[in-house]
Amino acid sequence: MIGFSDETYIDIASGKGGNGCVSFRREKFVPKGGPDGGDGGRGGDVVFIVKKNLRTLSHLKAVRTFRAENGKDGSGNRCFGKDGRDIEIPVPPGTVLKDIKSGKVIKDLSKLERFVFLKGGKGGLGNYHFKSSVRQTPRFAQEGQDGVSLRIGVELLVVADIGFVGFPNAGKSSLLNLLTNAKSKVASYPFTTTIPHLGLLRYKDVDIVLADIPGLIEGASNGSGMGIKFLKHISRTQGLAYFIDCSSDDFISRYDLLRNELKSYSDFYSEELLNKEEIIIGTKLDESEAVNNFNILKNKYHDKICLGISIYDDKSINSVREAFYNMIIKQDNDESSN
Ligand SMILES: Nc1nc2c(ncn2[C@@H]2O[C@H](COP(=O)(O)OP(=O)(O)OP(=O)(O)O)[C@@H](O)[C@H]2O)c(=O)[nH]1
Ligand SMILES: [Mg+2]
Repeated sequence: MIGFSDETYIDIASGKGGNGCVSFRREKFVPKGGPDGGDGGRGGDVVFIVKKNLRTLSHLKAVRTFRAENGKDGSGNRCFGKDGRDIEIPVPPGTVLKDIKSGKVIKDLSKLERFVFLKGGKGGLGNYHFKSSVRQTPRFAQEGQDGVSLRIGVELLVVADIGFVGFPNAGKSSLLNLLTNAKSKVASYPFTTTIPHLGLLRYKDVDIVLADIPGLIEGASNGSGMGIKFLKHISRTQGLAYFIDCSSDDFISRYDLLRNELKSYSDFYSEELLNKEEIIIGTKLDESEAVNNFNILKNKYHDKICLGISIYDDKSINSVREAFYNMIIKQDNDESSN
């Protein structure tokens, strides 16, 4: 699998407990009212929440400090102070928490939905707790317990969500570079890309990881071109995008040829690869005849999602963003309804 390790650190703090209160009843006709100072509220906890729609840790790099609220102090009339609000830190599935100094894993959040990492401090007791037969007027109360502050490492192995497959020169790397921060080499000769590249597309608050792999040709499964060993890198993705160069002569047969190579890959991976959610991307629509060709392609595969693009047409690129987003959101929804 290709993936990259996304690593960062955050500063977290649970809330301090509120102080207990020192107070005495003061009412008309009750000359020596007893102690009535209430307890402080508890400090908020630091809680990690595992969210399926998150895929990277980029949101933790934008805001690094997460503090839970302190508990409020108690008050007279035995009033309790309010508890401090917990702070919830959203993380993607598969996140692990690490000791920042030793690098040791403290907690693997893989199979959890919610994990209370730091408890808030307890609230202090108010002075009415300290009344006894020998001490009628306790002029003291308990202080709230301190919260805990800590810097912690957070790590995640990011695996691609959508894999790109296509003949060499189809425009896979060009699209990857346009949509993401990746810098995959682009050139007008085949097999420009020789190793897989990953890029991160952030769209409508969802991180989508795209994988560009070397181009496939007919016979790749028998070792032609760069072979098909790279397919294993996209075997765990949620979906595939098939790139068809609509300015090429044999655009019409390429989708089936690509599927054939995937089929011959291996008994184990093929089924996985062929049954993925998919989208066909017709490229280079700015070239002559390409729009015509794309329409022919769309007709042939009318039961599939087909998008025509040109890297010079922003609108078409945006439609790819939308389609990738829908692909990922749909799967997230399917999974959570299962
Ligand atoms: N006219 C036009 N040319 C394009 C478009 N997209 C890509 N190209 C050109 O097509 C050539 C190949 O593009 P790449 O992005 O390197 O193709 P690739 O699919 O990654 O190729 P390999 O890495 O060899 O598999 C380059 O010269 C690009 O500039 C497009 O929308 N229109
Ligand atoms: Mg390439």
